[in-house]
Amino acid sequence: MTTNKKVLEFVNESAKLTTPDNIVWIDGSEKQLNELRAQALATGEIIKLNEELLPGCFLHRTHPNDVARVEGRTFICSRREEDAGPTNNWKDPQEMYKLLKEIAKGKMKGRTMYVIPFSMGAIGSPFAKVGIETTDSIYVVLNMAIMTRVGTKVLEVLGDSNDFVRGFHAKVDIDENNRYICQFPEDNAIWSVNSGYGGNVLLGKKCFALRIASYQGKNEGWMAEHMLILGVQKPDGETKYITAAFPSACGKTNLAMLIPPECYTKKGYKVFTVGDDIAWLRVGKDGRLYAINPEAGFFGVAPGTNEKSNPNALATTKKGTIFTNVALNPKDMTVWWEGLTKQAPDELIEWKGNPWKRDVDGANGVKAAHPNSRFTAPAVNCPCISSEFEAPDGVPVSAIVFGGRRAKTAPLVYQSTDWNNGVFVGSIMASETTAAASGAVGVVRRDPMAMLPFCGYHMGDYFRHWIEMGKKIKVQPKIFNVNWFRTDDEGHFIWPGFGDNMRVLDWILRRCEEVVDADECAIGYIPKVEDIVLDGIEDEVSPEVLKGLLTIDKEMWKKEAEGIEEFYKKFGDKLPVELKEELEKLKANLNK
Ligand code: OXD
Ligand code: MN
Repeated sequence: MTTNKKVLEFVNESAKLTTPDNIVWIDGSEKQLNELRAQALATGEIIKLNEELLPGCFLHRTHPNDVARVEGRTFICSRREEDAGPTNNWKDPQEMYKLLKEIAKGKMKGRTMYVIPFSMGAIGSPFAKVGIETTDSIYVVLNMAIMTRVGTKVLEVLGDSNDFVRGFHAKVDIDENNRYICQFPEDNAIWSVNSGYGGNVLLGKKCFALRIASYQGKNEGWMAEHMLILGVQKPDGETKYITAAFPSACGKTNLAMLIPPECYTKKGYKVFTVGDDIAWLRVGKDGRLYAINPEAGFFGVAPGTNEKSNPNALATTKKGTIFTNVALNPKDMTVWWEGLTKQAPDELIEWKGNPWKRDVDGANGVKAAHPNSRFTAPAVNCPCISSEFEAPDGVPVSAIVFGGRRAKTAPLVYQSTDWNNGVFVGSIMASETTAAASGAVGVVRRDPMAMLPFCGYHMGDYFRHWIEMGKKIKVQPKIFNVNWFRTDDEGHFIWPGFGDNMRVLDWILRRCEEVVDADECAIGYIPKVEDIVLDGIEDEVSPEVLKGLLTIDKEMWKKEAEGIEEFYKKFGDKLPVELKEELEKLKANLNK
């Protein structure tokens, strides 16, 4: 399929090490994918779902020890330990290669090795980057064919170039004690062994599009971020784009596919999805910041997805979708997960493949679907997919939003005072667990820009890169922080969230257009109560309640500043002086 010597060299090395019986190159054709589906059906690797209700959909079950990303077993193998930084696990690349080769040696004997040429970004887009993944899993091939652009066309655009990421995956024995997810940023290489779970084995996603790409972006002057991208079309037809970073499991997919409340839809507002997880950002010729979604599908968390929380996501999963670790309804061969409907069907097959009864297992708190069960669905299925989804030059970004789960500290929304202050706001992002019943505040986990598990190099250098990018962007996006998760004293969420988050996005965009005023407080600009539209939710959120959501507790923030100072110590000399200054400014503001 190619004469590219470097690609052939990589594939030959993978084969020499693992000694597969066959090598199959993935050409991207439906014919070949169908053959692979048939093979995986025959071995039970995937289960066919109801062709009428869920055409082209399948269920896959992973090993019960292999159901999520494994941060403890994820390594950045840069030559110097210092370059991986204090927030990543590090191993010497030569030592790690040696270990990985021992683990994978001969492990594809009796198996087929698939070679997947894939493009992150629309093929031919100036943002796009190529990868080649070798794997012994048909599940990986079928998922990669949804999540990325795969096949012959990718090799054609690559030509003779050596500029591709080498992704090596081998299932080996799914041994959790020998599971390794390793990034070698200086070699453009990823090795993943002993796992068959999405985030660990779909190497285009977190491993490439975030860990390796963040390193490439630092060297090449662009950014790879853990961000959704959405467009808000206004009644006059103009669309403005927002990117937003939230830690995993904070509702990025829901926000990306938001349906605005009636008071907005009546006026003609619409929201379009460009991406739900990853954004690659470059400065355009006009000096604005442009974003693409490098992925071609959504690898979303199933539990909690329903007609009310995210009808667009649900609709997206109705055809051509692979479900992983959800429950099976054997009566009609459909799928179910907690939160899909109020009540579970009477009897199911739970995610591990055992019979499950609602009144017995469900009553005992046994989940039918794994809490991290997933759907892998083509982006084109999404009813609100943006017309710019494939735009080779991306979409211009007006606003960047950061957010986390904070029960008390962070207000519903605030705006940073300028780019560097915005970088500070992103760098102090955090989420905390709340004990819902008592309202007690749990542990704070700092997750700068939601990139803590995904930054492929020293996070201090990453902050520096953000500051430097700000200097290159002539028309800087405005930077905001949101918190949908403030709770009352009983631990109940105060803000309704979901579609109503549109009310906050609307304020954000009006700030970008400089048509609405704001109040200045110690942490930045806060909306005036009358500027957040409450039509239709007045019963739930009165102006007084909203005022509470927009108020900050200075004593709490003084503690927060201490926490930030402590966290910043980790980065030593690599912490940009600009961020130190921002922290000092915050402390001074709090003491005013
Ligand atoms: C994801 C994650 O799967 O962030 O997107 O964990
Ligand atoms: Mn994610």
